[in-house]
Formats: sequence, C-alpha cells, structure tokens
Amino acid sequence: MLVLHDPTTLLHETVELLGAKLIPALESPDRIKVIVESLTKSDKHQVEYINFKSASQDYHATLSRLLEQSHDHGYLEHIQTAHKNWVSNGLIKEDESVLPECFIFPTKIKLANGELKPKPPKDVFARPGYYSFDMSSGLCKDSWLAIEASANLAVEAARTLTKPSEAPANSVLALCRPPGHHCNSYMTGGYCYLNNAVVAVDAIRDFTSSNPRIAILDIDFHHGNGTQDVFYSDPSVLYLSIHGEDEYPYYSGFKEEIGLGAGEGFNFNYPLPTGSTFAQYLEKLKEAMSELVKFAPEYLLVSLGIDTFHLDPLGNFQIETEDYEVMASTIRGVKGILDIPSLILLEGGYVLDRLGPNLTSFLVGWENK
Ligand code: SP5
Ligand code: ZN
Repeated sequence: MLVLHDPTTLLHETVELLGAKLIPALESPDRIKVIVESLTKSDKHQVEYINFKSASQDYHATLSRLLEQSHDHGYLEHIQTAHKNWVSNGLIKEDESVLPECFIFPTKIKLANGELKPKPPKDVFARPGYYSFDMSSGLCKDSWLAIEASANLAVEAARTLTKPSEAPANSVLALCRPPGHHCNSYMTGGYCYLNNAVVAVDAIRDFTSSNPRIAILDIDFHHGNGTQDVFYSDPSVLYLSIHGEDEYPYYSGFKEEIGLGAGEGFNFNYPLPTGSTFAQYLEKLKEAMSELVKFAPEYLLVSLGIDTFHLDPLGNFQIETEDYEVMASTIRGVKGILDIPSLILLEGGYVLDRLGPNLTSFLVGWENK
C-alpha cells in the first residue's frame, strides 16, 4: 500500500458553526499529523511525501486543467480569493476565517436570459453564501494551498494507478485533507471544498484517455451528497454509500435516490439507523459489494471516513477499532477485487487519538486478503 501525504494540507485551519457554537473546526490539521505519525511508526507502510508547492509547472498545469474540468470556474476563483478580499475590505483580520452569513435558496425565478440561477453577487460579503450550503467550510489565509494540495493527492494517486509499468502499487491511500465528498462542483459544505473523488475520476479519464467504469464506495458516516450529485446521471460511475440515516447532510442519502436518465440504476444508498451495530453494517456492506461486483469496475475509489467509529462526535454507529479490519477484508474478499486498481481517499473521522489505530486496522484488513 502506497500512502500519499503532502504537508501543505496542514495549512488549512478554520472555524465552524456546530450546535449554534462557533468553534475551531473538528476537521483539523492534527488529524493528518496523528495518522502520519502512527503509520510511520508501524513501518509496514511506505508514506510518500508529496510537495505540490514545489512540483513542476507541468504538474501545476495538469492540476489546474483537471480542477477547471471538474469544478465551476467562478467557484474556484471564489475559494482562492475570498479570504484576501475579506481582509482588504476590513471584514476580518488576516488570522480570521471567511464564513457565510446568508445563503442562496432555490426559487422558481427564471431570468430574462433563460438561466435559472442568479449571477454571483458582487459584494464580497455576500459571495460565500452563494458558494456554500453550510457553515462548516470556513476559509483561512492558506486554505486554498491546502485544498489544492489535497486534490493533488487524488491526482497523484490516479497517476500511479493508471501507469502500472512505472508504479508497483495497485492500492494507494491518499491522505486528503480537507476532505471532499460533501461538495459538488459549485458549493462548499461539510468541511469540503474540492471533491477529491471527482478530481480522481477526471484524472483517471485524462491519464487513460478513456472512460473506464469506476465504482465509488463511500463508507464515511455521512452521505456523500456532493459525489452523488456529480455522477447522478453518469452510468460510467457507480456510486454506493453506507451512512447514518437522517443524519447530516440531512437532505440526501435516501434509498429512493437511484440515479437519473442514463445514470438510473448506478446510484445506491444504504442508510443505517442511528446506533447500528457492526453486524448490521456488514450486511449493508455485503449488499453494496454485490452491486459493485455486478458493475465490474475497472477502477475502485473508496471514500473512507473513520467517523463511523463508536466514539466519533459526528457519528453514531457502534463500530470498534478491530471492526475496521473486518470491514476492509470484507471489501477485499470479494471475487476479482484484488485485481482492480484501488484508490482510498480519506474523508472524515474526528477522534484524534483513535484515527491512527483505526486506519491501521483498516489497512491490515485491506492487505491481508
Ligand atoms: C467529511 C465529513 O465527515 N463532514 C461532516 C461534517 C458534519 N458537520 C455537521 C455535523 C452535525 C452533527 N450533528 C451532531 C449530532 C450529534 N448526535
Ligand atoms: Zn463524515
């Protein structure tokens, strides 16, 4: 297992509104620090350090192209410039974060030019609410650097997996931070700014000059509303998600969401009630894996959230450290799966002192098959 990490991802550090309190975001740099420390100590895994800031111009150009392909142009510009604009307008101090105050909401208004969505507001104060759906995606001074470095890990992983002659790994773990599965191509939310899974799909397509069948297995505690949204009409990407029922992000993740048009039948949601046990979880995982096998993917992406852990402040399942090994070996035990190049992308998980052990347990199960 090749593990990719970029220290630049640690530069993003912001605040969130949680339970009507403005607090330091639970999605913190320490999450990655403890994981890297723990993996390095175990010396079973090769942690490769990527430094995107000093990468070649070619690599920067490739990433920009992939981001422009997968995300809205005005949105990308917003994430890159909002903090600077707020500081220069005297709205915040340099060490403070941008957060939205008012949000865009769906209306039936059709504009004279035929468009359904109003243009982004000019007022820099109003812009975050046009490009966000909640208040857990603040922007600090160096957020963009970390966001870009995080997405770049997905690109690097895709590069490795699509060039088997140059790279020996057929499983790569990208220690992405910030995570990605809650945002689509034009709205931040749930600590997510760029959808790393979407970027990975675009990178795989780009590097192989083809449109391979790609399965995304999302096992974060929360439904990956952003990833689902992007691929909802796309039959070449199978999206499967197991997540807490009626939990954040609240308005998606229902089993009735089966995909649309050509994408119908390529979206599967497995909501599990609050307090579900690991036995209940495994049942759903096996169901999801049987759909995955039927689809016969050429690539597998796993959106791995460790917030399914029983002590997680944002989760609600009864899953323990040793269960992650069984979870991973259940995925890898499915016929034919070992031959599929696989990319594990880190999503959530917020119990700092258990992130290392839980992830290690997952990796043991992944590799022992
Ligand atoms: C990537 C990721 O895991 N994002 C999750 C963001 C969740 N933010 C809002 C959480 C609201 C949780 N409500 C607390 C319920 C306590 N039982
Ligand atoms: Zn989550």
